[in-house]
Amino acid sequence: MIDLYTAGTPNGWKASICLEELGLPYNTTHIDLTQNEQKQEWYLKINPNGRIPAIIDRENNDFGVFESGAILIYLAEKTGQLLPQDSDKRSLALQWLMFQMGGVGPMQGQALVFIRNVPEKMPYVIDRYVNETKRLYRVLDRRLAEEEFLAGDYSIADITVWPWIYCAEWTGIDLQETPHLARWFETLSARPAVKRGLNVPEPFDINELMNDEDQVKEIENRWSKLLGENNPEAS
Ligand SMILES: N[C@@H](CCC(=O)N[C@@H](CS)C(=O)NCC(=O)O)C(=O)O
Repeated sequence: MIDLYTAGTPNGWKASICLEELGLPYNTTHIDLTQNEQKQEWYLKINPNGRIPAIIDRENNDFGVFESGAILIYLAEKTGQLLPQDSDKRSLALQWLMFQMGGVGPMQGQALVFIRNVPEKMPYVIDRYVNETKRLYRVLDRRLAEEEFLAGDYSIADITVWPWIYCAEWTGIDLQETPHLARWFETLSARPAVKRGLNVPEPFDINELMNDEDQVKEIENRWSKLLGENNPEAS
């Protein structure tokens, strides 16, 4: 059994979608980010970085893994699925996974913070992060014009990217500008495991959220408090 510590955010969904795809049994602990539960001492023993997601593998001497990319690689290696055995193909999948971890996630994450959570609107900063996110989307688009999935076959590389593309519109990005990425996004969105993983730790629908202005304001305010200057640990 795997213990998953998570919240309903893109990095959290990577782990739950991967567990669902692999059909591994897991227990979910919902970490309340708005209460800074991820910074509590007990949780820092699981993830020293004080963020979600993290897992503990109870079948492997309570081995803990933090960092979503490392979690996906660990789960793929544990099961021998979603990561090719052939070394070149495996490298290709890891290249696209790293591209997400070092590029799409950090850039889009910062774009969202400055669009949605920082009360003062800073156009230069917003443009910088949104434009860089769009550039990264175009890199994905060119790749997906050639291949059905990022590394040829469906792999953990696709799983790391999907939750961020799910938040494209929330970041003010029109997916129609990258038609191959849009096609890939629809393919993954239709997968039952992706749908199940998105509803961990609780049901979530970004379109429903975006159509409910009160809820949008509530979420933006909640995260503004989490990221505010009274909380220098959060970023
Ligand atoms: N590189 C980390 C990033 C994890 C991360 O930033 N998680 C966010 C949610 S998407 C978080 O826990 N934020 C709370 C905080 O910053 O305190 C990973 O991929 O696991």
